[in-house]
Amino acid sequence: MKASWDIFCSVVDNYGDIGVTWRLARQLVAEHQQGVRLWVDDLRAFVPLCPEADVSAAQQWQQGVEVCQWPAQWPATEVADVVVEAFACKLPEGYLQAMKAREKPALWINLEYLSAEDWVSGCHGLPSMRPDGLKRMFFFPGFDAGTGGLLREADLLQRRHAFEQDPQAKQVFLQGLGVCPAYNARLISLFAYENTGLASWLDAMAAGAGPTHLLVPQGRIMGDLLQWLGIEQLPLGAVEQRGALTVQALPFVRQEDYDHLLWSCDFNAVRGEDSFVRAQWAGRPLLWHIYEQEEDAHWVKLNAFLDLYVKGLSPQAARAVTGLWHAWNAGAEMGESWNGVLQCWPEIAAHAEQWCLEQSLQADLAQALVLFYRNWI
Ligand code: TRH
Repeated sequence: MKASWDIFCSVVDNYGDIGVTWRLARQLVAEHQQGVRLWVDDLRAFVPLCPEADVSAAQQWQQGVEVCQWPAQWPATEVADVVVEAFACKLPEGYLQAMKAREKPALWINLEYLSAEDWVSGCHGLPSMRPDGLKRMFFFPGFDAGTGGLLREADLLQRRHAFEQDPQAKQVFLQGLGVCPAYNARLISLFAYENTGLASWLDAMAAGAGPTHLLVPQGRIMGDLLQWLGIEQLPLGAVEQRGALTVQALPFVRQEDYDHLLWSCDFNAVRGEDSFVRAQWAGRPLLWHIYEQEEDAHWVKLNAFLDLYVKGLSPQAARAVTGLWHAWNAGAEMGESWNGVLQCWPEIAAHAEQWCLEQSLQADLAQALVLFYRNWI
C-alpha cells in the first residue's frame, strides 16, 4: 500500500540529521514504494552526501525522493499520510494547522536519536497528546526487539559480502580515491570530532610493529591531525609518513561510497549516529566518538552501548574495547588502550562480525516504520 510521507529535517550541525533522514527517505521509496517528500532547512549539508543535488533548488527529485527546501515562510501544503518529525525538529506552524484540518488524521511520528539505554524500549511507540488535540507518536531506534531497530537496507549485508569476496572491488574502490596501501598495512578510517587524544593514538601507530595506513575524510579532526604532523595542510590524496604510520587525507565521499570505505578498512573510527551504525554493519572493529551533550549526558549513552556491545567478549577484550572508547571520548591518552586492542585483535574482529549478524536479525527501522503505519490505520 502506497502512502505519502513528509519527513522534516532541520540541520542542527554536522551531517547526522540529514544523513539519517536522507537514508530513511531513500529506503522508504526503494524498498517500500512509498511517496516521500523530504523537507530540509539547509541543503548545504545535503550536497556532500548526494553530490548531484542542487543546493539552491526549492524542489528537486533525487533517487525517487522529492527533496524540498524547507522555507522560512511555510507555503500551503497538503499534509501527508505519515509525518516524520526527525529529532524533535518542530514542524512549521502552518503545517500543524493543516494537520488539524485534515479529515483523516495523519500519523505524526517523532523520530528520536539512537540510544542503547534501557528506558528506550519502554518509551518506543508511546503517544503524546497535545492540548490542540493532535497526537504524536515517539519512535525510537535501538538495539533490542522492543525498539524501532536500526536503519539497514534489505540487501546491505549481501552487498558487503559480495564486495568482500570480489578480490578487485576493494582495490578498484581505493584506487579511485588514490589510495594504494602497502599489502600488509592495517587500513583505518578516521571520522571524528576534534580530539585531544588523537596525538597519542597517532604516536602509538607510528611506533607500531606493523604498518598502518590511516585514511582521513575531510572534516573536523583535520586540525589535530595537521598539528601532529607539524604541517599546515594536507591536500586531498596526499600522503605523509611518520614511522610505521602513513596518513592520507580523503575527500568526503557520497553516502553510498562511505559504506565502501568502511568495508575496505580493518578498523573504523566513526562518530555521531549514522556513521556509527554503518560501521556496525561493516562488521569490523570500531571506535565511536559520541556527539557531546550537555551535562555529560552522552557518557550515559556511551556506556549503555558499551555494556551491550562487550557482552560475549573475554574480560581482557572487553576491558580493551571499553578502555579505548573511554580514552577517545575523554580526549585522553590512547597508546596503552590501543595496544590492548591490538593484543585481542582476532577476538574483537570476530565479535564485530557476530554483533552485526545479531543486530541484522531485528527488523530494520524503515520496515518497522511502515509496519507501525499499517498497524495504526
Ligand atoms: O555528522 P555527525 O557528527 O552527525 C551528528 C550526529 O548525528 C549527532 O547525533 C547529531 O546530534 C548531530 O550530528 C547534529 O555524524 P553522523 O551521524 O555519523 O553523520 C555523518 C553522515 O555523513 C553519515 O550519513 C555518513 C556520512 N558520510 C559520508 O556520506 N561521506 C563521508 O565521507 C563521511 C566521512 C561521512
